[in-house]
Amino acid sequence: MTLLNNILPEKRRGKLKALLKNGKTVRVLEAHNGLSGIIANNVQVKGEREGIPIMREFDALWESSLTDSAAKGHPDIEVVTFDSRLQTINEILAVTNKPMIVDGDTGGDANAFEYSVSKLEKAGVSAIIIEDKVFPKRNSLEAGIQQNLEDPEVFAQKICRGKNIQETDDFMIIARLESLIAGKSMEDAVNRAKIYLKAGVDGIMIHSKSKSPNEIIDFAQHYKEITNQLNLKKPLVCVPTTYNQTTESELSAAGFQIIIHANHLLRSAYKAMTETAETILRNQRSLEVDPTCSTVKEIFRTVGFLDVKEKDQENEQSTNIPVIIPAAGEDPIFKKILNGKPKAMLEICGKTLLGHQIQTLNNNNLADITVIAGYGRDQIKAEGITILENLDYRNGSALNSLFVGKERMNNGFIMLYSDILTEDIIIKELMNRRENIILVADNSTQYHEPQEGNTLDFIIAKHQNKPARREIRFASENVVAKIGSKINPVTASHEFIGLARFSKIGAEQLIETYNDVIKNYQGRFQESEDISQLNFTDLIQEMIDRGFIVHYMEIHKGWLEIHNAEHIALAEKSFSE
Ligand code: SPV
Ligand code: MG
Repeated sequence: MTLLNNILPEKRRGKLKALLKNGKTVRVLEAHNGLSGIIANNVQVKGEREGIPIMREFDALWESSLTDSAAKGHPDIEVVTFDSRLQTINEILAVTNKPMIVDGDTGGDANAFEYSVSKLEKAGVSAIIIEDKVFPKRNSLEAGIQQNLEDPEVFAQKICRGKNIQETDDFMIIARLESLIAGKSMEDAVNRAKIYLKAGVDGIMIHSKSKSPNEIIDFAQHYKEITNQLNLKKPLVCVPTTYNQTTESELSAAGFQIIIHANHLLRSAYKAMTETAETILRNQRSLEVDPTCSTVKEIFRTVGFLDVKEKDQENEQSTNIPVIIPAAGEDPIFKKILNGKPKAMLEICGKTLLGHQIQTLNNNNLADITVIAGYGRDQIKAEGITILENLDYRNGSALNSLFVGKERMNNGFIMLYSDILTEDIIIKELMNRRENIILVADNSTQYHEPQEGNTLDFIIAKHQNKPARREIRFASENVVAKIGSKINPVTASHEFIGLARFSKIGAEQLIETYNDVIKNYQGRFQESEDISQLNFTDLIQEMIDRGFIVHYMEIHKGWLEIHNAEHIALAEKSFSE
């Protein structure tokens, strides 16, 4: 089921009347189940007339007794009950948003008809067409069938009863004349039309199984005269199944305002299905039917499965992304204050640095948090996190610690340095990004200068912005050209803040590059003196050099790196504010 055509009954019901009021010739196509309903509702053809683009589509749906019955394997003799028809009607209504005209057969007796009107109107149907035959009717198209017409006064009474039951002005009851089908005269049809119009019907359908349109065009002429005499403006309906050489414009010119293509989706499906079944039997495999079958994907798209997939993926991407915080190293600056504890346990405003980070992540529905511990491992105390240990934390960099959490990276992850605090909004925006590798980068590099013992990771953007008075900058253009701490700050455009997001693909690329570098290289590598000291930024630079695209998400402040007492004071000031 697709939710794309979602509409409330009260919004849909009046659409048919509105189209007619606008003088539109209403083009209607048959539907017999949800899928054919989606096709009839959504199909469009586009073209051009005298250089002007045109688009054509159906205006309304016909819920046919012939095709609803046939779809259930039954003949069209009112043997499929109203409740069963209503189920099909609701199935189609659930996935479409265009007005629906229901084929009401004879409508049953006047009591049954009242119930049908009430139920259809509630469901959001715009019109019911009932035919002036005696229950149980026989389909009109087959020759040699006895067609019993109802007494016109009895039928008119049924129309009155229905009109009195409907609650809104939106719903229409249309009378279908079967005189020509039953071999009666034009005069009989005209006479019946007059009676039904006087009874308050909202429109007339003239049916014919002639191969020529002459008799219905003749009727249309009479209809004009009757409605003029009665001073009424009520639509005339036709079903050009047998006289199908006649075009919609010709029928419209003759005075028809509703044209119903009454059974074509079912008939074409039947033919294609039969051919497919025979072809598989002949070939004893299904390869040969591929050209005449739609792809499975096309069906998935039509019924909304691809939308579900996309929503699932979005959901997956925005929730439950693992966060890895490498926090193994010993901090030389806060050594005294920390007294054997790791830096993550540094207290700021009564809460640890890690506690603040967890809070920000949780505020963004990120609850799968892994901390890579090393120095002071036993002192790490925080609720609801996973702790992994980097036993070799003394030798190596934060990157080695990050890769202790390799198993957690597979479906994408966020990396957060253990000594940065960010505003919630930064994480929120990061979650909305769809690039495979995205580094959060501050453009206020002018405010930060490298300090004693504190190296900054600089970025040079690939597309340097030349500030112009008017410009559009697309986030997709925010690509990193260079990253590293040895970049001259003057040439840097941004500072990497220690927060990055990798999609599943991005994580695969990161792991692949890391594995290759560790396996195949020795000694100096990128900015590091030795491969054992490989930094996160070295690995990213290596990925860029190998042709992977690394994006940055530009921010302007909104974060803090805790590197010295001054930073703690700043953080405390921010929190107290
Ligand atoms: C239908 O589609 O069920 C109709 C039209 O009533 S016809 O089959 O031509 O009678
Ligand atoms: Mg019918």
